[in-house]
Amino acid sequence: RALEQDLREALNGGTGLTLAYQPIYDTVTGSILGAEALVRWEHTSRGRLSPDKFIGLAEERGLINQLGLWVLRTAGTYALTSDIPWVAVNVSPVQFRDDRFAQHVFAMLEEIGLPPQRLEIEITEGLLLQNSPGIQQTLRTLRAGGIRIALDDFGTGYSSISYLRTYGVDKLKIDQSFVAQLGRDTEVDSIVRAIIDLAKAMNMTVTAEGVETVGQRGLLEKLGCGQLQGYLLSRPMPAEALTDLLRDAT
Ligand code: G
Ligand code: G
Ligand code: NA
Repeated sequence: RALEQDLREALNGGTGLTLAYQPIYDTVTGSILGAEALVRWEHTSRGRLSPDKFIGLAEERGLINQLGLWVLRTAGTYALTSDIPWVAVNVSPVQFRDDRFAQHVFAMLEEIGLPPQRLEIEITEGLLLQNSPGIQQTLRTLRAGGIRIALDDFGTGYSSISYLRTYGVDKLKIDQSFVAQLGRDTEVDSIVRAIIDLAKAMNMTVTAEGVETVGQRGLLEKLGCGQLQGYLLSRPMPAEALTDLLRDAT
């Protein structure tokens, strides 16, 4: 059976797809600030599939808009029923090709009753590189409506400071590959410091991704990185587990 057909059925029947949530922490206080939603697919015969196995397929076969809206709605609904301050959702560049993307997102938020301030949208550097007026307009509309934009995997693409100024983003997420080398390569330490200082200069917040060691956490705190995400603090978990974790924390 073709994976595409199975994905169509999963989307139409609403079965098999789930979201895992990975908390994002305040570096200084250690409290949970929000959580990133990560899609999972429990395939009936192939087992649990990671997004790498089916996001590309969904993009190619015209299924990403439907999948993406399902992710946004599911994460938004989760935010409403839990104490999480905000949820972050990954959005594919392909979803931005639809001029009505922002309109769909705001309609969904309105329908479920979630304030836009409780949603963050994670985009990739590749999206900014397309340098398209339509995408610029969509990002402007989303931000004007109160949704925050985070730039994922920062440092691995080609975005320049001028792109950051043109588009305006609220947050930089430092790519895991830099975090992994922290404290082991002085050049990487300097790059991470520069990213954090750049973010401050442009009024953006910074999240370090893939934090796995106490040493990395200590350096990131010293460099003034405001938010941390990674296995050291917490792995991605089912919605119910995060709800319990938030309840225990208060
Ligand atoms: O969850 P995992 O660590 O396996 O994620 C692998 C990649 O899939 C990450 O780069 C992540 O950004 C991406 N990803 C996870 N969930 C979604 C989603 O809902 N939509 C899109 N477009 N990408 C996602
Ligand atoms: O590209 P993006 O940042 O969306 O990727 C998130 C991916 O990183 C998910 O697949 C998630 O499971 C994974 N991830 C989250 N924290 C860690 C970590 O501390 N170490 C590693 N190796 N992967 C992580
Ligand atoms: Na992400």
